[in-house]
Amino acid sequence: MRYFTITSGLLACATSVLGHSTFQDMWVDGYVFAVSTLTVLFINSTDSTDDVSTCARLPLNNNPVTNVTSNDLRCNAGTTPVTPLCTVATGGNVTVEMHAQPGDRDCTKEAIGGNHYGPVLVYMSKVANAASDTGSGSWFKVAEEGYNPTTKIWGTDSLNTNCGKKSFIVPADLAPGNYLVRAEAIALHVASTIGGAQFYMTCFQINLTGSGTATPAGVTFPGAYSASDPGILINIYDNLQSYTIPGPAVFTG
Ligand SMILES: *[C@@H]1O[C@H](CO)[C@@H](O)[C@H](O)[C@H]1NC(C)=O
Ligand SMILES: *[C@@H]1O[C@H](CO)[C@@H](O)[C@H](O)[C@H]1NC(C)=O
Ligand SMILES: *[C@@H]1O[C@H](CO)[C@@H](O)[C@H](O)[C@H]1NC(C)=O
Ligand SMILES: *[C@@H]1O[C@H](CO)[C@@H](O)[C@H](O)[C@H]1NC(C)=O
Ligand SMILES: [Cu+2]
Repeated sequence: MRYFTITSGLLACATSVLGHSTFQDMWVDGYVFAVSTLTVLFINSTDSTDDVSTCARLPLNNNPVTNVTSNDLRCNAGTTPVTPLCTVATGGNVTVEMHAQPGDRDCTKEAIGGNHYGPVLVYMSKVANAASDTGSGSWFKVAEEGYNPTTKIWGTDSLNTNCGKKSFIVPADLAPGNYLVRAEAIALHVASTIGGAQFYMTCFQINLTGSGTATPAGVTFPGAYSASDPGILINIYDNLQSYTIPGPAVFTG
């Protein structure tokens, strides 16, 4: 494991609002492909000379988007494309990782704390060029974890248990090419009024390799969510017996 510290002076800019968080890192089959604003992290246990790659469009800060009709819902507020793509093979095991502060991957701290309970979702969008696309196209869902009324475990609880990590298998039959991967956590602690739900998302730019042909239908952002969806306008403290995860069904291939 190697850390490349760009500058620690920027730490002063890190917001300290309790519970706010950012998906910062992406692992592919157990290897980190990088990134945070402060520290470029590189882990490949079998090759310590590999290039550092930064394919995350890191949000400007860890504040949530709260307006479901805003274009910010695509890839977070104020983000712009970055140059690198992460190479991912169809059928690969991709992990996205959330933490509260930029570059702070300390597993003793909650990935998303402050009672920010809610679902965790991952979408993909096939694009012509992941290093320039705005995310205005069609998104299909590849993973989700909502709420289990028996265990009372939310998707965000699982993030906290797993040091911020959420893994999913890229459907093996997807057509190769450039994609955006949109990792999202939705915090519902104050979601009992319209506009209360907090959406935390990061887009990663990938180049998918493989020989599949599937191009699943999808949804758009904004458009996929309504402020009054049952999984968005909700009092989670009301002895929940079920939970409806926002967005479309997961495409499993
Ligand atoms: C994907 O990788 C994670 C992290 O290494 C692991 O915990 C998980 O079991 C893997 N999933 C599958 C389906 O192999
Ligand atoms: C990690 O290094 C090994 C050995 O060089 C290489 O085969 C593998 O492709 C690398 N993994 C990634 C994700 O770059
Ligand atoms: C939400 O975003 C839409 C589209 O940009 C905008 O028209 C609307 O004023 C925003 N609502 C709030 C409360 O900011
Ligand atoms: C994506 O991967 C394919 C297959 O390896 C390669 O031919 C292509 O040049 C890559 N595209 C980009 C933009 O990296
Ligand atoms: Cu919050």
